[in-house]
Amino acid sequence: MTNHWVDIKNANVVMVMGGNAAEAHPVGFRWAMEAKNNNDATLIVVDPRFTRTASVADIYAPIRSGTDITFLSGVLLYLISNNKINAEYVKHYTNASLLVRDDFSFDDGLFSGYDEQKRQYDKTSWNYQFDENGYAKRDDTLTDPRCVWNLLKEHVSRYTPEMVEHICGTPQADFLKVCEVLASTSAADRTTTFLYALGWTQHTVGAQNIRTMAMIQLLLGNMGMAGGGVNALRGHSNIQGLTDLGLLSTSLPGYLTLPSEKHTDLQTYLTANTPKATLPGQVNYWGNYPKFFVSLMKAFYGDDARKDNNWGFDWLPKWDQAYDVLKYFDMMDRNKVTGYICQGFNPVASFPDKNKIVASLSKLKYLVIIDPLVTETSNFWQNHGEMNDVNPAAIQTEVFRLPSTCFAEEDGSIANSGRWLQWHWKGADAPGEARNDGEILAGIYHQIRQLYRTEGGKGAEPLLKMGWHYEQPDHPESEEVAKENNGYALEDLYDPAGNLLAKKGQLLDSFALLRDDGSTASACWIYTGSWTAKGNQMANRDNADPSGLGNTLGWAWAWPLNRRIIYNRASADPQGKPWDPKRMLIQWNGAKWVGNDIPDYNTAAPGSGVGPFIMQPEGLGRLFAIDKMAEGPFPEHYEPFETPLGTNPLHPNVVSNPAARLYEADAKRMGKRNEFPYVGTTYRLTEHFHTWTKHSRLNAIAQPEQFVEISVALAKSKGIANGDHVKVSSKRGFIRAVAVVTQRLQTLNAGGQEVETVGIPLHWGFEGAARKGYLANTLTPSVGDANSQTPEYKAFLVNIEKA
Ligand SMILES: Nc1nc2c(c(=O)[nH]1)N[C@H]1C(S)=C(S)[C@@H](COP(=O)(O)OP(=O)(O)OC[C@H]3O[C@@H](n4cnc5c(=O)[nH]c(N)nc54)[C@H](O)[C@@H]3O)O[C@H]1N2
Ligand SMILES: Nc1nc2c(c(=O)[nH]1)N[C@H]1C(S)=C(S)[C@@H](COP(=O)(O)OP(=O)(O)OC[C@H]3O[C@@H](n4cnc5c(=O)[nH]c(N)nc54)[C@H](O)[C@@H]3O)O[C@H]1N2
Ligand SMILES: [Mo]
Repeated sequence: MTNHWVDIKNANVVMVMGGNAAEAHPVGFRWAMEAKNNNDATLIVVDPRFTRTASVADIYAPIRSGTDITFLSGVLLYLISNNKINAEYVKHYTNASLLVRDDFSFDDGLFSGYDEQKRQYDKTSWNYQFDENGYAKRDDTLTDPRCVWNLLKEHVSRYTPEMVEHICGTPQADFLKVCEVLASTSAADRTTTFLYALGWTQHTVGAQNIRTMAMIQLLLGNMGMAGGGVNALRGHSNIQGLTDLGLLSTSLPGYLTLPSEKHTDLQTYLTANTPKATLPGQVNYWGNYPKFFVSLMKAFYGDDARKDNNWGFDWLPKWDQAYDVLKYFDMMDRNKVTGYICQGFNPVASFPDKNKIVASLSKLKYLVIIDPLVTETSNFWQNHGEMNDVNPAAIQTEVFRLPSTCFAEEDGSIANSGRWLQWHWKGADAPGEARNDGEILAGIYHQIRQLYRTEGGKGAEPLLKMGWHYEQPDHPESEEVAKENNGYALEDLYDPAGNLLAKKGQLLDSFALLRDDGSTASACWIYTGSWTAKGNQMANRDNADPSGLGNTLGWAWAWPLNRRIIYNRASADPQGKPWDPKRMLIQWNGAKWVGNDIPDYNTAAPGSGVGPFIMQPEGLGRLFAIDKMAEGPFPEHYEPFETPLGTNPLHPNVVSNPAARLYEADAKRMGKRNEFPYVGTTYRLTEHFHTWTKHSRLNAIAQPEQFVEISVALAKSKGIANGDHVKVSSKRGFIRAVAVVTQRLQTLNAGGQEVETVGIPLHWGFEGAARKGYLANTLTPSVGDANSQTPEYKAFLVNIEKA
């Protein structure tokens, strides 16, 4: 979230689209109700299903799964054509006025630079025109035909209300009602907040769904505002911590990038990742990349990271491509993987195409499971009839089970969706032989190092050089790791005038102190300030809220630097006056920035021309995303890979995302609408958490068995009655379930045909206390978003028959 949970109460419009907050985030959803009940906010829900969130909404609009870019681009067109934008904000805070290269183009579903063979774009033309000083050219009058504003207008011109209805199946009247309410927040003193989760991400166009919404927020002037922002409601309680700490295959902590094999030396790597400002005088905060990186290397390798060995750069692994779960299981399927350490994952239940996952695990030599529970993955080799139809005698994979604790059985911090790091304390000791994850990893680490020392081998150095300064080497404490993340001064640090900033050994209180000369260490620069010389800031528990905005700066600690709303400089106009004085976050008092949040921006005075989006080299919000996205600098509608229409009404020649990656083996397992005519979509229920809570009797009683939801019309046409047993199948397999016939699902008219949706909750399996069940992921396809590779769990094709 750019904002945070409590801040939702400040919104005038709460738009829940691509998520079902009342059900999946029932505690946080109270802030949406608070906005509705105490701030007179309008609550809008756009979802293929009439959800529990929809049941308390002021406006509900149905949508065909996988078509949100069309809906949201329609909103962009509405705002532009009806002049419902915050014009001053758009002019000063976005890249609307910047000029785009002449060779950038869009035609018949493809942007310039497409390579059909590689299914990839050469993004060279997706960039600005630069002047002789290397700065982007701009036209503040917005008349140049090559400025972003005019290209955007042209691009979204096709997304008329008629087209929205045609592609999304959303009745025009519903769509226009939503537009009107959103448009009301183009006023400087009104805001919309968008709450989303997997209904947007789990598509082959997932990242572009979110981008389209972010563009709406820029046009409305809602970024950086209290009650505004782009707000991903995250999944597991600490999944924000996972991305913060860089646990993706091409990442390093603090959103740094792991070097790729193209980065053959430190300098090449740093040059590639340290942007130069593209407009004069910008903050361009990623310009500090070398300071964050060198401090990270000092945290990893300690005294062994030295200038003369490039801080240990050669010890880092170099990637050739991302090793996401789709890639990894494709490799396993092709016998390219020997062993798999599976820590806190249940791939048989949670990854797409369960039968492929089981077949892949069967090809391993060994599988290590680190988990507090027995899972479908740890027992993937057992035969459970139709639910897991395998021959145990034919599977040679050796399975090791290492029982772990769960979060409540250890101290530590959890980073919530709002970037708050909240320290928690252990509730009880773990039962039996369970050890915590740090202890288990430490054990493996010491054993492997010992083997390397005695036997030698390839790639030993990165492990042997690693720093390990824990009081009990077999049991690193959460407190020690947290301080390591925060970072220390390794020498006395002075400012240029010779004043002492931090003493050697001192915990740092800001990442502004990090250096690229080896005199500082920090394992995650955005966490610097979370545990300072004053103590553990994450344990702060003062909920005083003098402004009434809910920023509670004394409660826990938010990255970066305890700032609660990022980009909050954009909450004030170019002169430093808040757009909305009633919800002032920061303002210029003539000498400095002051206010109700930590200013995102304390160096530049108003009028200096420094843009508020300080992480961008142009300092501006991007309506045109120059070189980041895999499938284009503007969002475009592409059909799900398994499309119920069989075509793309906008460009039949390019139906689905041309840059999404699809492996050969998976392409053969994709279905067509003649055989599988209905849209399948998977989702959660409040009564269960993934496949964990089926181990708990009370949850199992609350939702005992697999059911699927269908519309009254589909039930009638298939002769299915409420409570009947049905078989739901896709190209990849089938499940059995109880049918729930409900008005909550409607027949949609899209692409000139009737589209039916089969709703499939995902919580059952063949382990646990609940009735034994089929795994919903037996049905889902192994194809993912072109940027994040998140699988297309929310839109695929199925058939349904009475069993
Ligand atoms: N009780 C409970 N809470 C949970 C979880 C749990 O298992 N149980 N899991 C947690 C996790 S890990 C996560 S990531 C979050 C997920 O939180 P959510 O994303 O809110 O949960 P889902 O139920 O997967 O899907 C949300 C909604 O997206 C809708 N949807 C599907 N396709 C589309 C589409 O194309 N467009 C639009 N606009 N909507 C669509 C679905 O109908 C569904 O209502 O929940 C977390 N909270
Ligand atoms: N069809 C479909 N599939 C989906 C989704 C969907 O919407 N539709 N949602 C996807 C999403 S958003 C997510 S996040 C994934 C989740 O996918 P997974 O992460 O694979 O699933 P979980 O069941 O949440 O967690 C895996 C295991 O972690 C264990 N665990 C809990 N605490 C600890 C701990 O402290 N240490 C260790 N070592 N283990 C622990 C649990 O017991 C559990 O067995 O599923 C994805 N799969
Ligand atoms: Mo998730």
